[in-house]
Amino acid sequence: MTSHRTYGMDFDRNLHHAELGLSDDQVIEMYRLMLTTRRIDDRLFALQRQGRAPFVVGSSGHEAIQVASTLALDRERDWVLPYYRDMGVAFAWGFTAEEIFLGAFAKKTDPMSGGRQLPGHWSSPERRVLTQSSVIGTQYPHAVGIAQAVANRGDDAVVAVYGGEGSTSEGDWHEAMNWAGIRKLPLIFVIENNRYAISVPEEEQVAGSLAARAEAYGFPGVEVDGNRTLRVYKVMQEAVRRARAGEGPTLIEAETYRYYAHTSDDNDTLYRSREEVETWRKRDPVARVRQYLIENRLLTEAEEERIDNEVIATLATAVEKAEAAPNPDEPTSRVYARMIEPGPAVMEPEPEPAGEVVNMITAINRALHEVMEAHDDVVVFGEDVARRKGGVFKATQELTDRFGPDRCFNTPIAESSIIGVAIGMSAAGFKVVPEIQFADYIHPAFDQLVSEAARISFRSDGRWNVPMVVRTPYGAGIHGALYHSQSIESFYAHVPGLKVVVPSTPADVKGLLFAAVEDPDPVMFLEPKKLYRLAKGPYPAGSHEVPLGRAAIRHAGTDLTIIAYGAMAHFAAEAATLLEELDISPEVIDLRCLKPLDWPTIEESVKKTSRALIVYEDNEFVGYGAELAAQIADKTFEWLDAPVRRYALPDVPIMPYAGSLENELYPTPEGIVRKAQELAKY
Ligand SMILES: Cc1ncc(C[n+]2csc(CCOP(=O)(O)OP(=O)(O)O)c2C)c(N)n1
Ligand SMILES: [Mg+2]
Repeated sequence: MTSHRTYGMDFDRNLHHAELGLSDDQVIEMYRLMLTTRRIDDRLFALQRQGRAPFVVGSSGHEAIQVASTLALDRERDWVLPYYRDMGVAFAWGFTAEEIFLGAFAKKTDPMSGGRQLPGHWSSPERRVLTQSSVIGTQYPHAVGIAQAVANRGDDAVVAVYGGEGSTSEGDWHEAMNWAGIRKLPLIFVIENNRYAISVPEEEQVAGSLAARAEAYGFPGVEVDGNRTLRVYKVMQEAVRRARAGEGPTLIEAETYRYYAHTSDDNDTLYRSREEVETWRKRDPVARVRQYLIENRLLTEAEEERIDNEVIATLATAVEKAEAAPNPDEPTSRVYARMIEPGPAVMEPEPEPAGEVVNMITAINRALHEVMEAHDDVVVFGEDVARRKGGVFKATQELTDRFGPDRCFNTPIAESSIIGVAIGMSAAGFKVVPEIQFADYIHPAFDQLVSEAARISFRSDGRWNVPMVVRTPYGAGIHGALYHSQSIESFYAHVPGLKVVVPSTPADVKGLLFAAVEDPDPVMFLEPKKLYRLAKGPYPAGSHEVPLGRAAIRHAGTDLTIIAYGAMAHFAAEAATLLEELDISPEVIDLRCLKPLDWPTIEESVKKTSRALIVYEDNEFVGYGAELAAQIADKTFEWLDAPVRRYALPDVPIMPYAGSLENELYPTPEGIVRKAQELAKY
């Protein structure tokens, strides 16, 4: 296959299906699938106009690409990630008309999302179709992750990911192309170039040629007339062959046109002429295949009528059954694959575990070694994590040497795809522990974490889950300045579907890492880097697990409750000793897990002490402590003898570089003592 070859609009005039290894029956089946896809689309728009289906995304015009590319894959072993316009992919891949209508009517038994997502957001674990979101482009790194899973297993499956030409402007597309090229993955990018992204024409969207871009990423790109069914099949067949033979990815850019507006909410007369639409309708792929079959004497009038009647009957039954199905009724379920209800309350400090005394970073490295030893399916990747370097803090040192380059490898500096690829690989059965080098650099991955990882269980009605653990060093106190000091916990603790843990002792590092890896949901594992070398403690040998959602009491007391986590928990424990000398008896709670929150432990403690001080190294305003303060004020108001106080940072970017500036802002044990004294006196 040569890179970036342009095929003319009529290129396959003389192409015969037998040359492609297709039997007569197969090409007739192609026609049946394309025709049914078209009829379902027409029916959906009619239902929408009648007020029976709220929203429709049309596929009409795209059938050749969708059906032909799908038929070139193997439904028994390959994976597809169709985008919202890909009804033809879904139908040819085995979704039934009834299932499609269940989605359109947002029914409880809608197998895609149980009525939680817009129609056309395909999903099926049994059929290896990863749940899709509405966010343009996020599917590409997922496909890379699945292809990586396939490669790691040594399977010969192929992954096909679909999107519109507009989606190729997203960074995720470029990151995925780069990643797929570097790792030579069995992945096919199918771009359905219908010349518009809603109203934006291709000229305002794409510089140069899309297909040509593949070459720069190290693999072939092919442009094909997307209204020529056999031509698409041929190009896809070659891409599948390459992928299956280990020759790496292919990009297919298929030119086509959508006949209806962008969705049922769009008015396309505002940006394209009726003449233009009519010109393209003359190249209708369904009509062309019908013509082809007639010319090749494969479709008699009687046979055509039989197929037509069969389609009409199938759709009538499907609509009737789907419309009569029950409506969904559980809006709060399946947010998590494993819902954790914290409790009962922790009432006293845990006995210190036995073990060699090490610092936090050593504990992290050891725990990663142990967790990878214990679980064959744990994979670590990130920037600089491989081999002897083992990350900028050495957390992953020697993992590559011990477990091999498939289980610990370097990635491009592309945080969105680090998380996106982790999602795909986790969905395909691995437990991925990606590292984000500094929490300050996680922001490009916000979308993948919040819109994708966090929502996958909920949006697929519990059919998919992504058991990944995102490790990242966070927090200040190391003179790392503005971009090596941020606290990010409140962004993620806000998000349903994520779990957030913050270890502050070497023992908890091990206990929480094992619990996080064994949990079926995405877990943010935030490492207070101030403690990497500062916090020392016993590292327990053998099995040691700290359940998610259970706080620890670091110091028992009766006068006030100090609630903290991470480096601040460490400081609060230090402050507690100083406070005892001042005849104040504080109880220090180290939350360890911010989501789910161990509320029962906080409640019992505050009811005992009647005073609460919350310490965190983030900005006070809308920080994690703000939520704690609200919960305490709300639920223990009657027990309180003083206002709930917080000790955190003013509204300044964290952290200025100069030691004199950072020292003034960063909370200290002495500062905690002062705040606690004030509160105890109140
Ligand atoms: C990240 C993101 N930005 C914007 C949107 C809104 N949006 C939905 S579809 C679309 C156009 C996509 O065009 P294209 O990728 O060409 O696919 P087509 O709809 O033409 O098949 C836009 C801008 C979105 N869903 N996600
Ligand atoms: Mg488009």
